[in-house]
Amino acid sequence: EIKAFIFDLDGVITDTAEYHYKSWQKLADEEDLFFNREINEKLRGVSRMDSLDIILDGKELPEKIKKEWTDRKNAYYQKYLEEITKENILDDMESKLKRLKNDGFKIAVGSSSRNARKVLKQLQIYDMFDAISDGNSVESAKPAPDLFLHTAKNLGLEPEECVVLEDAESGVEAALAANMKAVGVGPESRVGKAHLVYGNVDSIDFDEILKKL
Ligand code: G16
Ligand code: MG
Repeated sequence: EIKAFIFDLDGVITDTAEYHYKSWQKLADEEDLFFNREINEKLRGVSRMDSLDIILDGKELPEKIKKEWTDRKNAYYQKYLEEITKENILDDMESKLKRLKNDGFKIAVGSSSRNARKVLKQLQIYDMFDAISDGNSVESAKPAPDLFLHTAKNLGLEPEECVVLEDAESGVEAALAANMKAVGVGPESRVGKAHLVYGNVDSIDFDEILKKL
């Protein structure tokens, strides 16, 4: 029986991908790294340090420099976050969240981002959630199941009682590894491993999810 919905943040509740892109691009320009939108696509749902490793594409660097570069990228990103308002909530996600709560379901956030709480506060929906797990909550990032298991534990629920909504391949894999039901948002090529797939956030149908999963 489904008792909770765990929402990924970037790509499901809001679109911070563009800010991540601009921030990585600025760092890449400064450090003469090869970067473009195609590479940025690979960073969807991937933790900050893992993202740098993808950009470096096998190139080795001292940890100290990698830390300095990811800190700098994050400082750029946090500047952009100040611009975020309620307007940045995707489609009618807020009313969908409210409906789920009214229907007695628990709702939670499971995001790879260490900035997730800040983003939720800017969106003015921070207080709606029964649990929030973010990039600071666990050691092993998605596709490891740890983040979503952490969320279920905080909700006091079994993994089988939770549905995860994810826009990233790594996130769908994490949900499946956690033994949860996975709903993918995006193209089949990216989230096709999920139990149910919607092309975009707007077309997510919770009645159908409850019926089919
Ligand atoms: C988000 C983004 C990723 C980003 C990650 C870490 O994941 O999709 O591109 O690299 O968070 O973000 P930060 O640098 O703020 O810790 P999610 O899980 O919310 O889709
Ligand atoms: Mg995401």
